[in-house]
Amino acid sequence: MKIDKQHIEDTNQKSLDSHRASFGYIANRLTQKGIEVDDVVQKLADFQVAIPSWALGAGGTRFGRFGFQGEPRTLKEKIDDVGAIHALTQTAGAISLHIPWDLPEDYKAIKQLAASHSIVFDAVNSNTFQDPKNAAVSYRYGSLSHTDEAVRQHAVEHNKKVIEIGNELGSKSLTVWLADGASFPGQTNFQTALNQTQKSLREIYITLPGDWRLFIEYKPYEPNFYSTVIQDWGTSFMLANECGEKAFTLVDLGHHLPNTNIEQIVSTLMLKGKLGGFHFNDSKYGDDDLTVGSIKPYALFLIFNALVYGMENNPQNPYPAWMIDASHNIKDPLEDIIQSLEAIQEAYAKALLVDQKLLNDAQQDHDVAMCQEILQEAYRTDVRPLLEKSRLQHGGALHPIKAYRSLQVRKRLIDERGMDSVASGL
Ligand code: LRH
Ligand code: MN
Repeated sequence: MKIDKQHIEDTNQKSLDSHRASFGYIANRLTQKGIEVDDVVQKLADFQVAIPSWALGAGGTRFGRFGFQGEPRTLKEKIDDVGAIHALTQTAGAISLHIPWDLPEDYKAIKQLAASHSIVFDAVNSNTFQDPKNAAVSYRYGSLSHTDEAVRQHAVEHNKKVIEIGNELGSKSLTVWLADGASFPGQTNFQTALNQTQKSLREIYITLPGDWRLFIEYKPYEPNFYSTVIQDWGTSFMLANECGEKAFTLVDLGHHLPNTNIEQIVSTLMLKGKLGGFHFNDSKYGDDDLTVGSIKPYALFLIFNALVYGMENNPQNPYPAWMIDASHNIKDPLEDIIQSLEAIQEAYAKALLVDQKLLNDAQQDHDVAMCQEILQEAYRTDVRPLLEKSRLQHGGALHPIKAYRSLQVRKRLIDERGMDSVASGL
């Protein structure tokens, strides 16, 4: 299903006047403050987020899964759904595949389809946390860290295969997240597990094509509930340094213990040139994979403030990879992702409004109250007209959720795919 640009334009008609009024107002205010509004709008347009192929259907928890009608059953239908999101938001120009959940059959057809939606392939994700069908080995007790050489080798070979698949599609990075760990004290030897993991990652790293990057994703717990081998940013950072200059740390916002200062982690990684990218989501307790900005929007703003500072002052850190990693239990997956994209763009736009010079002066003067005033002046600015402008300039919808509903996208997907189609993935 393809959303026609003309249909989007038609849905924008009734909101154009109010958009022009609110954009005129904010553009005028920002220009008076010496802010280059066109520059901010262009940066928003250039900010493309990769959509996880595994989050286009209903996720579910161990307590059950409530399916959504019209879910994508194939990689082709998943790319079509990302195409629909991108048509409306103009900020979802990439898809991140998970192997083997999204093993391409016809590479040529898949690449042509993605190109027809102006979508590229971002990081590919390996999966050594589930046992492949009729596999000779099991990952029950780990993969790259496993005590058994045969299991480690099997996992290394899988990652090499995923790189080949990604390379065929034009992807330029591999994300490795390991469930490896223990659920009980004494179950594993921490040092042996870490050494094995380091050795295995190195074996994968040396097979990376020249212009590829390796993203090492950390997580404190789940599915293991006592220890995880790659449990925190420090462990990922250490492993990335040991691998080499093409290895980086991937920050999944949900992979932090409560009240962790994530913006400080982001700052530190950028200073050290080791921030590879993000899995954006939000959470109240654990790895809840909720809609971005739905629980802690100010924390997201502070993370983007650190990112904007880093992108201006840390040339040693390459341009990070922006990806969403979410799981949907009660919302329409496509609406959920559209809301996440809006929250990401909003946090980025607000961070671009922070007067970094003024902030630096206030920090030097230890004018603590003024530091907060400068940050919150930006945070309290309604930047939505800037997001609308960026979308409008590229043929997107002024109000993507309203357009998604008035164009009856979900109904059309159900008509096409039926009520009981189920997506592969989480
Ligand atoms: C682990 C994770 C990882 C993916 C998986 C789908 O919690 O965040 O990024 O492989 O979710
Ligand atoms: Mn993740």
